[in-house]
Amino acid sequence: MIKACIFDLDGVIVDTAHYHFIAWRKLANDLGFDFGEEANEALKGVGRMESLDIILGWGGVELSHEKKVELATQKNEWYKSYIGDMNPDEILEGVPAFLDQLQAKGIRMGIGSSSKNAPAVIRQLGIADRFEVIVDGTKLTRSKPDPQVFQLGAEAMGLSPDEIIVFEDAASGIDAALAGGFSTVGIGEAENLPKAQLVIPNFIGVTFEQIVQQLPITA
Ligand code: B16
Ligand code: MG
Repeated sequence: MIKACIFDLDGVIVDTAHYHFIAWRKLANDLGFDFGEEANEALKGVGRMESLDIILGWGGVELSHEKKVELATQKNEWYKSYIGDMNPDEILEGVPAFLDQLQAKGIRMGIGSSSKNAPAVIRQLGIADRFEVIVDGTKLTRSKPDPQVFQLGAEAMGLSPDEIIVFEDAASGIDAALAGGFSTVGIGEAENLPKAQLVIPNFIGVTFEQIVQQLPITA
């Protein structure tokens, strides 16, 4: 029986995924190469330093650890400047109504994000009090697709993975949730999330019952 939902943040609750993309792309352009939205799919849900390593691989660029830390810090400064003006209007359409439904049904709610900026983003959106547990990138030693982020969330709630649905926009996040034994719902396009047990384009008009009915959950 499902007792809780854990939401990824970037790309599920708010479209910060786009801000990550334009900051990383600016960095690549400064290094003399480019990449597009399609390649960017591989960066979703992946931690900051791991993302940088993937991007440098695309450009065939090899750098010292010190230089990589400098570049990752620069990207984060750009990212923070993009998200600095965010407000509650940027919460993705359908999300507040879905959270209201869960609250009314007594389904518990948490956040499982790879982002070290997650607490700041959640505060800025004014939704910190909606989630009983927030696991962010500062608490992780292993990046998605490792299940650690969701396992820490489940532990904090005192629940087992088979009692929790994870909502994710990233293939790495779906892999993480499946590896941990959670039910998985992908947010976005099915072709980008082939392993998700169910994919929905967004939360507009979605009911919790519809989700549960379409997942292979034993009651
Ligand atoms: P930061 P999520 C992830 O957040 C993003 O999808 C990914 O693009 C980013 O590199 C990662 O957080 C780390 O973010 O640099 O802010 O610590 O999707 O897991 O909520
Ligand atoms: Mg995400």
